Amino acid sequence: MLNRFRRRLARKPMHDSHDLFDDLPKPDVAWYPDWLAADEAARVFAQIVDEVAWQQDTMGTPAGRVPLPRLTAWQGEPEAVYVYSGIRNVPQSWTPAVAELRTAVEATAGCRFNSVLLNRYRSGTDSMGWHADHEPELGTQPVIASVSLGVARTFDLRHNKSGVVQSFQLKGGSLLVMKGDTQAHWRHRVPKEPRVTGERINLTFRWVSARR
Ligand SMILES: O=C(O)CCC(=O)C(=O)O
Ligand SMILES: [Mn+2]
Repeated sequence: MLNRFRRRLARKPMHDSHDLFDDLPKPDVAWYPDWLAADEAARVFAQIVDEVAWQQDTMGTPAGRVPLPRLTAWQGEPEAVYVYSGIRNVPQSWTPAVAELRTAVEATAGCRFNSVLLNRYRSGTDSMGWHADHEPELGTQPVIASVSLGVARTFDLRHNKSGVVQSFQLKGGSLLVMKGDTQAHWRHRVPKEPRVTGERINLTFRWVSARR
């Protein structure tokens, strides 16, 4: 009898929190944690580390220009010019493993991409701060397909109005497609995780409209 009573007590808050959870805003994403097989993900990771011309860009801060806490590269069709943090980026041409990933991502996402931003997080002290990808050349409801390779890192999405945070562990070989109002209503980041020692590469495939 006592056990049954205890069980009832324990179940009630779970039921309430379930109702509460149903009311929380949810980002419009499609999530494929095991998109690539592990051996395939490892092969593509090694090839991309090697074939891409990685850059150390800088960003403006009140204290002056400082290095970004990660390496970057931008590839795409020649017309996919992208202004990012005040920098006008003319894309490098597609390298073989990145082009191969683009074809596979287009098949899963069901749409075309003319460019990709690559980010290389050398360890857990590399990161990306809160932002949304809502530059005018991406359009109003951009589809952004994010492929992760290498070690798993936390990826947080925070709802602008409510402050609700949804976190993902983006492990190597996963694909997260952000769409609909995700860029308009949410911000995202890759926080620093000093305990993580391994390297990670992320590729965000985008469609950029030509600037007039
Ligand atoms: O590394 C990630 O998972 C996110 C990258 C990102 O947000 C971006 O390139 O705009
Ligand atoms: Mn982003």
